Amino acid sequence: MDDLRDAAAALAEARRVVVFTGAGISAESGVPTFRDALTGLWERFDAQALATPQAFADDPDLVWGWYEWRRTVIDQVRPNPGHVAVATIEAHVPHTVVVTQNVDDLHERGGSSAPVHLHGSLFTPRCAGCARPAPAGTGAEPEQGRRLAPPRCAHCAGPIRPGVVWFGEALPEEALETAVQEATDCDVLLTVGTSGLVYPAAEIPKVAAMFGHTVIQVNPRPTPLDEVATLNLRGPAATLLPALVEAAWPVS
Ligand code: BJW
Ligand code: ZN
Repeated sequence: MDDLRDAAAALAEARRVVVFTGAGISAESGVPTFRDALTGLWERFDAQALATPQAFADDPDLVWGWYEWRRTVIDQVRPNPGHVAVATIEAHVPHTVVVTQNVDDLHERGGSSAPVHLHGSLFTPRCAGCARPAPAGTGAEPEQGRRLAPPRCAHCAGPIRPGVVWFGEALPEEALETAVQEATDCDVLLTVGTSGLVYPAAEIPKVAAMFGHTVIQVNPRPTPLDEVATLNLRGPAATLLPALVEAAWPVS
């Protein structure tokens, strides 16, 4: 595949790399993508409607139950060869920054040193009232499709909320600034497994393209980012990322 060879050559020459990831990189670990997240007993809900401050205010038990259930799913799965390939890129190109929209911890468990989480994490709950961090996983055991009352803050008795960024909320300032800066200064930006529909995160590959850097996209399906990508590699991340790494730095 010529595009794979060209992508590998660009990666092998790069001094600064940004790996920008979305839910697709975790799909082959068994984590449903955001737009597929409401399977089984959750399927009558709308993910985009649940991931809002208004949904949590209206029905905290429903929203907390959904997030706690998703956290237990993540705890039961493992990083896949795509996550490991990302860590291998970091080993070959020391100035690699992983910028993820994912709220799971599979990059960390796959060996990435300090992924930048643009949309927060399922593992950093905090008080919805006073914003103090709260311990993760100390509430009742969640079950699929079940409401679960959020624990109460030890300081102000406010409800504990997931440490994620909902629609209408600002992204963590430092994470967004780092992502924009790294996309501005990189040689190659590799965008993996994102629909490119959610802003401002979807601007990150566009920033790299605007500055004339090589943008490589890995996704089995077309996305709005196709037009800014220099090279579009169509296929699943757990197969294509290891193939890309092997082509860039062959193990003889
Ligand atoms: C595979 C694969 C395999 C499958 N291998 N690939 C500009 C224009 C229009 C709208 C806006 C705008 N700016 C802001 C907005 C509004 C809004 C927005 O973007 N709305 C759009 C829906 C139109 N944005 C916001 O509200 C943001 N906040 C904001 O702008 O605040 C302004 C503000 C400033 C100052 C003060 C106050 C406010 C916040 C956005 C937060 C998004 N959060 C979520 C939820 C996190 C918690 C949770 O998980 O529940 O983040 S939404 C959801 O989407 C989640 C994801 O990180 C994010 C992106 O999804 P992702 O990762 O792309 O997943 P999918 O499922 O969409 O796609 C998966 C892809 O994988 C597909 O392409 C598959 O083909 C592929 N795939 N298998 C590789 N094996
Ligand atoms: Zn509190």
